[in-house]
Amino acid sequence: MTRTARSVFLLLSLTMVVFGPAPQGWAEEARKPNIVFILVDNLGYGDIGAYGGGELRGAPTPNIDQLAAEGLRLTNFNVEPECIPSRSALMTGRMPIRSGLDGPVAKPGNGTGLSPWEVTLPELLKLAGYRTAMYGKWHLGEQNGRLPNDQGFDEWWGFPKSSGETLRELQPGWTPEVSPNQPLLEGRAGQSSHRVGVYDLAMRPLMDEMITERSVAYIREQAGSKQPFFLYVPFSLPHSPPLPNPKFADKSKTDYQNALREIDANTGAILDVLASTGIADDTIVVWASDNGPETLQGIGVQYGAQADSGPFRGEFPSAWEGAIRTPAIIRWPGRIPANRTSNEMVSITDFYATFARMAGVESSIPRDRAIDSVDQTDLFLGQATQSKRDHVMFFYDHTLLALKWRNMKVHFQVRNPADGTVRAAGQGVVNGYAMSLNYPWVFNLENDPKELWNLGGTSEWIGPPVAQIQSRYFRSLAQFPNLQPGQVKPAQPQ
Ligand SMILES: [Ca+2]
Repeated sequence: MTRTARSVFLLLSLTMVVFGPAPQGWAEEARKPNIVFILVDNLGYGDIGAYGGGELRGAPTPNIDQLAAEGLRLTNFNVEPECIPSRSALMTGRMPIRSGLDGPVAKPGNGTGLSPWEVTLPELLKLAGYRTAMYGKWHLGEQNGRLPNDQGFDEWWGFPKSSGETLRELQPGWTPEVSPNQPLLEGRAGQSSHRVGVYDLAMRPLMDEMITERSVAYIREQAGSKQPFFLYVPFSLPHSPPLPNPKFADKSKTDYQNALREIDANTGAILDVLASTGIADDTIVVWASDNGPETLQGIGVQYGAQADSGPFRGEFPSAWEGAIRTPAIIRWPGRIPANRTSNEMVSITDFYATFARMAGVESSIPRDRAIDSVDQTDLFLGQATQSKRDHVMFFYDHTLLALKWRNMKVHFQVRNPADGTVRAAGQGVVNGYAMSLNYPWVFNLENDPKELWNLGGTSEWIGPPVAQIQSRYFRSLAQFPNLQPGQVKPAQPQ
C-alpha cells in the first residue's frame, strides 16, 4: 500500500460509516420498520413547544410535543446552512459539498440538481424491499432525470423548488412569460414527471393541506401491505411566505403563528392515521427542520413575531447555531425509549447509514465515494449514550464556514444577517454578508450557546485536532473528488 493509499484508508476508517453488530434480536424482526420522515422548512429551534416555543409563542404545538414525549428529542441535531444542502445531505449521507450542492446552486435551465449518480436513501431502502413515496418540496433539481421519481421514489407529488417563488406575482414588473410560476408536478418511477398544476400565490396557503392529504392516503393504502414503506413528507411551511391554510387563519395571530399551528395539526393528522391503521408501533417517525429561521421577506409579510432560533444566535444561511441546529424528534414505540433527550451530536447525514442498518442494507452503502453518514442506531435505540460522531463541518458556497468538534466550535468565515434590528422585511437574509476573520473565532457551545465570547486567543490548543479533521477531508478529495455543480459524475482522481 502506498503512503497515499494508506492515508486514504486511514481516512476512510475514521470518517466513513462505523458499523457495529446488529442489536439483539434484530435479525428475528419479521417486519422492517416503516419510516415516515417529516421535514419542515426554515423552522427555528425555539418555535415548537417541545423546544421551548409553542404556547410561549402563542402557537401551541400539542401533537409535535406529544411525539417528542413518546420518543427521542435531539438537542444537538445539525443540519446544513440552507434548504438545498440539507436536503442533499439527507438524501445522500454525504456533505453537500461532495455533491456540488453546498449552496443555492440549483439554477433554472442548467441541469443542476442532485446528480443521478448519487445513491439516495430511498434507493438504498428499495434494495431492502421498501416502497417509497414523497409529497412536498424537493429542491434538488427541476428537470426530468433529476426529480424524486428519478432518485428512488416510486411516486411523488409536489414542487421542485422554493415556496418563495410564489411571491413573484406581487413583485412590480413581473411577467410570467420571462419568469413563469413554478409547476406542480407528479411522477412515477420509470416515467417522466408531468405537470398537474401551478404553485402560485393562491396555491401557497393550500400546499401543506394537500401534502398531508396525500401522505395520509398513502399510509392508509400501505398499512395492509407486507412490504415496508418509506414516506418522505417535506412540508412547505413555515418557509416564506408563511401563509397558513384559511382553516388556521386566526386574525388575532400572525401568519407565522398560524402556520405553526397548521404544521402541528398536519403532523397530528399523519400520526392519527398511523394509529388508526394499527401501524404506529411498526413505524419510525422523524420530525425535523431543514435549517433555522429566516428573516421573512417580501410584500405582505407581517413584521415581527416570526421564526425563532431559541437559545441560539443567527439565521440562515450561515453556520451560527441558530441556522444549523434545529429540532429533531424520533419515535419508534417500544424500540426507541420514550421521553428521552440527548444532547449528543447528530448530523442530518446520519439518517442514511442509520436507516440502512435498520433496514438491513448497510452492506449496500456505496464504497466508491466518500460517505459522511454515521450509523446512530445504538444512540437512537438507547443502547449507547454517546454519539459515534465527534465533529461536523459546515460548508457553504465552496467555503468552510465552521467546524464543530466536541463542545467547541471554530468559525473560519462568518455569515451575518444585516446589522441591527430588522427595519424592513427581507433585510436579514437578503442583505446579509460574508465576513472574513483575521483568526478563527472559537466558542464553547455548552458554556456559551449563543456564541458571544470568542475564545480564539485563549484556546489555541484546539488548533491541532481541528486541523487534523480538515486535513482528513482535504486528503479525501484525492480519492473522491467533489462533484461540481451540474456535473453528473466526479472526475477521475489524478
Ligand atoms: Ca429551508
